[in-house]
Parts: sequence; C-alpha cells; structure tokens
Amino acid sequence: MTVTGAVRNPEQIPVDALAALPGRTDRLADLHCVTTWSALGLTWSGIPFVDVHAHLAERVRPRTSARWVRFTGLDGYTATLRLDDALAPGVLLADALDDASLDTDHGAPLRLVAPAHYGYKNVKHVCTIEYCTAYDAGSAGWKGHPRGRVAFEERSRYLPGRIWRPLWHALLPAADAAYTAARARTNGEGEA
Ligand SMILES: Nc1nc2c(c(=O)[nH]1)N[C@H]1C(S)=C(S)[C@@H](COP(=O)(O)O)O[C@H]1N2
Ligand SMILES: [Mo]
Repeated sequence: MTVTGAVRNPEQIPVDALAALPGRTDRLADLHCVTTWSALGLTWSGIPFVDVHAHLAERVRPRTSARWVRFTGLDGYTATLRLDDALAPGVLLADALDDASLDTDHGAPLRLVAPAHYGYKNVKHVCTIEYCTAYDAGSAGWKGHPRGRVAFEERSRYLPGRIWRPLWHALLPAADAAYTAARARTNGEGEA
C-alpha cells in the first residue's frame, strides 16, 4: 500500500501489516450503487479506517491542510472522500465478506467499505491512499458528488438526486451490461 499525497513522509506499507492492525471489527451493511441496485445484509470484516489513519498518520504525517483522502485501486479506479467522512464510525478497510476472504470481484486484497456512501466511493483493490488538500472527481468524473452520502441522495454534484434516480434506474440494464463486459475483459486479461 502506497501512502502519499500531502504528507511529510510518503511510505509503502505491506497490506498484511495493515490488515493485522488492532481494532478489527465486523460490520453489517448494505451497499447502494448510484445506478439504483443495492446489495443488502453484507457482513464485512476489516480494520476501521479511523484506526488505519491513526497508525498511518504517525508514520507519514499528513499536513493539516489535507481534508480529503483519495483511494486508488489496482485497476486504476479512484474516488475521493472527505477525510472526516472517511474517519466516521463504520468505515472499514475490509479484507473479508460474509466470513470468506475477499475475492477478486469484490475487492481483494483490501477494499474500502463506507456504508453511508454510494458504491462509487467504496474503492476495491486499494493500493494507494493519498491525503489531499482538494477534492478530485476521480473515476466517477462529473457524474459523482464530492461527498456521495446515500441518506442525502448525493448521487451527483449537478442536479438533485431525485432527478438522477429515475434516469439511473432507466439506464440500469445498459450500465449493468457495460459493467459485466468490462469485468469480462479484465478477467480475460488476468487469465492471458
Ligand atoms: N477498484 C474499483 N473499485 C470500485 C469500482 C471499480 O470499478 N473499481 N466500482 C465501484 C462501484 S460504482 C460500485 S457500485 C462498487 C460495487 O462493488 P461490488 O463490485 O463489490 O459489487 O464498487 C466500487 N468500487
Ligand atoms: Mo456503482
């Protein structure tokens, strides 16, 4: 795991060392994709991000101006959370789902689980944690929202969530087909 950005001391830390930090907890949560599908009743196991951050902060020493944290996955996917949202109770760096180690589809070896936030903030295969002084739209691009809280329907920074909801719902079959095709390509590359 590379820990970098607005820090005094960028570092690389073995994923195993992060997964072995004290504080491991189980968390029952639902996952809500912005495109209107949800996965209910998931039991994640991992280290609360607040504990990961406490450990990392000692080593990398983030600057006080770092109010955002950007996560990058091994597939290049990125999403940024407000640091205080990432430090809220219930946000985990998880390595297990429903009593099994995470599989490739769901984010091995470590994924972010931020149940109060839309799926697009829950970065899988996290390989870089970057403390940032500004929001970066990342992979969701203009479609995303700086905070992305489900309870406030923060689906996008443009137009209210209740406008997006029926649009996304209508697009869901197309989005699902595109996602399935992209995953098939990724899996194919992995096997090649
Ligand atoms: N690395 C990575 N993380 C990602 C994505 C991705 O494409 N790559 N998609 C996001 C989106 S939009 C959603 S809804 C959830 C889906 O999680 P799942 O694949 O475990 O169902 O993962 C999120 N995290
Ligand atoms: Mo999503």
